Amino acid sequence: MSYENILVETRGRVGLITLNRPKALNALNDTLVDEISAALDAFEADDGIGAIVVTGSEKAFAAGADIGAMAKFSYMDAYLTDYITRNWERIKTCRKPIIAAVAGYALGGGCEMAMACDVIIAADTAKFGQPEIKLGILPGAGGTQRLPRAVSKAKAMDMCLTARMMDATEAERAGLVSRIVPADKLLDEALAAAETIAGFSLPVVMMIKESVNRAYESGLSEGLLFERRVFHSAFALDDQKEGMAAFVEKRAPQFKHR
Ligand code: CO8
Repeated sequence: MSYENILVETRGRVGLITLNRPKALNALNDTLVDEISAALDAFEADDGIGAIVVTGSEKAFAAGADIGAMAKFSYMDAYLTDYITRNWERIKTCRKPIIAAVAGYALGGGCEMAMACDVIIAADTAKFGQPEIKLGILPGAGGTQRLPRAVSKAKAMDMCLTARMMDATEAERAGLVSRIVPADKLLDEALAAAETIAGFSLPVVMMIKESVNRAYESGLSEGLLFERRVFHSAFALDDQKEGMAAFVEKRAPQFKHR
């Protein structure tokens, strides 16, 4: 399949999606988000892929939704088109883990897209922000919901209400970002992390993603019960037998379901 606004490739067992609207700092439009959704469908169906990396350019992961396209929207335009968000949940529903590799600006919808992924690895140049308030709007693709869960209410309020940007160091300290790497190593580090994940048992990887996400959606007791039941079900897997046998026999495991 050919894409207009993204580049899609495979590196080993990792699917790589690169946002590719460089002239607009990867501003998100419907085509781009629909294409990400289609690429995720293809990677999810591909047995050769165990994890996915989404990245942008050196200057911008994505500078938000396309402001020019939205500038003249009426309420009905926004409501009926569900602009950029009609396929947004596909990032969340993808069962294989997605790493956002972020360099430069991740603003508005760009920050929201990074947060919809499972892991954020940031270049030391990364800048995160929800500057929608400066445009007379508010975050509309998860910023007011995922940011407080990631960085606390106080910091999320600060970010959304003042429109200031957070650099990579502050983002890591606050818990938004899982690691910071030098900008020239960003893609290598993200691909290496994804390749590590893709080397493990795929059903276990999926169970972990599902269980951690359950922590967002449920209370503690329900989440713990969900985890316990999924944990028990892991003992039905050949890969559990192999993983534990390999440990006992002091050798590397050869997982069957990858
Ligand atoms: N949309 C469209 N074009 C953009 C965007 C954008 N979000 N961001 C940058 N561009 C374009 C610029 O217009 C410019 O184009 P041109 O060269 O044709 O003039 C080009 O990219 C380069 O940008 P700058 O010249 O501005 O580059 P600078 O290095 O001077 O500044 C910034 C970089 C600080 C990132 C600046 O471009 C900026 O502030 N961009 C806007 C950031 C922003 O406000 N983002 C939030 C957008 S709203 C949003 O994301 C809502 C999400 C809700 C989704 C739900 C929808 C229903």
